[in-house]
Amino acid sequence: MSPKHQSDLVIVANRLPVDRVVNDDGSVDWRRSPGGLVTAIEPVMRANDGVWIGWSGGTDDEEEPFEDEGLFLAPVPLSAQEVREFYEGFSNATLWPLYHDVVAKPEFHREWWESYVAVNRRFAARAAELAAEGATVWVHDYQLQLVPAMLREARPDLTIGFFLHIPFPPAELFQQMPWRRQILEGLLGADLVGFQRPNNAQNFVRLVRQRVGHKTHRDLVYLPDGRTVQAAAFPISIDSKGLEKLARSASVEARAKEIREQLGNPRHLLLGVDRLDYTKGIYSRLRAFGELLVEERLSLEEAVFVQVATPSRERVEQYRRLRDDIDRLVGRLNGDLGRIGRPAISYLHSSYPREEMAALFRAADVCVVTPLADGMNLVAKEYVACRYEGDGALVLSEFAGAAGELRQAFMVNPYDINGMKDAIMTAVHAPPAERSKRMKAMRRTVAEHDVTDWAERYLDALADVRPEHHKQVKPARLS
Ligand code: ADQ
Repeated sequence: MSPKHQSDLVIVANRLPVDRVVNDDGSVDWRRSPGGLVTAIEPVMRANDGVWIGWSGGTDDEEEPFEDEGLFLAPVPLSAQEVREFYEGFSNATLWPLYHDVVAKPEFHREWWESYVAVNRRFAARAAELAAEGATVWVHDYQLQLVPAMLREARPDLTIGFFLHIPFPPAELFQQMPWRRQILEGLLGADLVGFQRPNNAQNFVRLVRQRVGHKTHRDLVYLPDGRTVQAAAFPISIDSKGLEKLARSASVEARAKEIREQLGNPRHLLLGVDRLDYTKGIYSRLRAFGELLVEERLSLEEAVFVQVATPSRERVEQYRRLRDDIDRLVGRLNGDLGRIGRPAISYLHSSYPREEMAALFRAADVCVVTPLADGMNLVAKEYVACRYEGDGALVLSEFAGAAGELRQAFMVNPYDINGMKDAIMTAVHAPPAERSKRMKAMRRTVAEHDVTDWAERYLDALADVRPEHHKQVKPARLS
């Protein structure tokens, strides 16, 4: 792709869908990082000759746009200081906790904010440069909330969409943010602001009315210049067909059997899969399981808990502390309750390929998903997609966005440890017919609303907001 190439569809996300790998000889390779977003967006990018703008994960690299397996990618460089202030600081130690119900204390630092503004400006400038006349630009997530307004100022000809992957907080919490008005105005640069759940969209519209003073009606904001901005919910999903196909493969089935054997063929295999993040409720979940063993409501002979927790954001203090806390808890539970060759909790820090994840989901009798706050939570949907025989049980937090759709899960309030223990016991002992009824209903939901459907619904709604103007983005189904 030449640096002058401009596209009709521009995706702007914090990360590129590839990681920059420097080889021993100093040469650079790009390795695809598989994620839900790229699965969803890849087909529509290919159909529209789209370009994806994002950070490569390294520092100070001045890369030109390039092509990787047919996708046009445009890296945005960050300095080491920006990684600290924009990414680890304002994005992950200010916005992340504030938007997740303040489950950790957000830190407010003026230098972090300045870095956030500067980096958002760089992303917006890149998008302005690579978008063709009248193009559609789709900006993603909390790291880039100022990009829509910055981009609109430079390029009023564009149709601009924004999608927030994490919750949007109620006014009572959002108003702590010293730069609340700037953030709301940043988002209002978009034609359509998408959220995971309807209450997130309502929080946004209410805040715009209160804090910016614009007129609003239902999901619409009326701006003084005559433009309208729509705020609506588009619950994200997974590639359910692709994942189910993988789960049905002989190799995954064999691996699932092997996992169960290695764990001593327990009657009840419970599973947790999360990024190691304080929003995911890992600590209380493991405590609940430990208490069930101590109280002999479950026995070590019959029940094993496998917790996969991929370390993440390890340079942020609160994440380091969480990791230590969970390490200690698991150590104590295994020390107190385990026996030789039979730990109570199998605790794994690795990141696994899709096949291994599918095998874990196939092996687990109960999947325990208990975030304190979560935009959606794809793990819950992935577990459901893998249970093609209609068996298995999902224990799910009321505070995961997924609870809005997966209503037949065994619901829990993750702050209520006794309630969580009871829900785990109910799930473990539910009669097969009841489990099957619940699972089949959830499977219909996940099959009917996959991630391609999500991307299409969002892009269709975006095109509808400015019908007079847009170049149609061509739809594309996953093959
Ligand atoms: P996350 O907070 O990262 O995403 P989640 O939705 O659960 O959370 O997605 C995690 C993904 O990583 C899942 O696809 C899961 O299978 C995978 N994963 C987790 N541990 C893994 C491991 N050890 N090895 C391999 N893969 C692993 C944010 C929001 C969510 C929202 C998504 C998408 O916080 O609420 O659902 O974006 O919008």
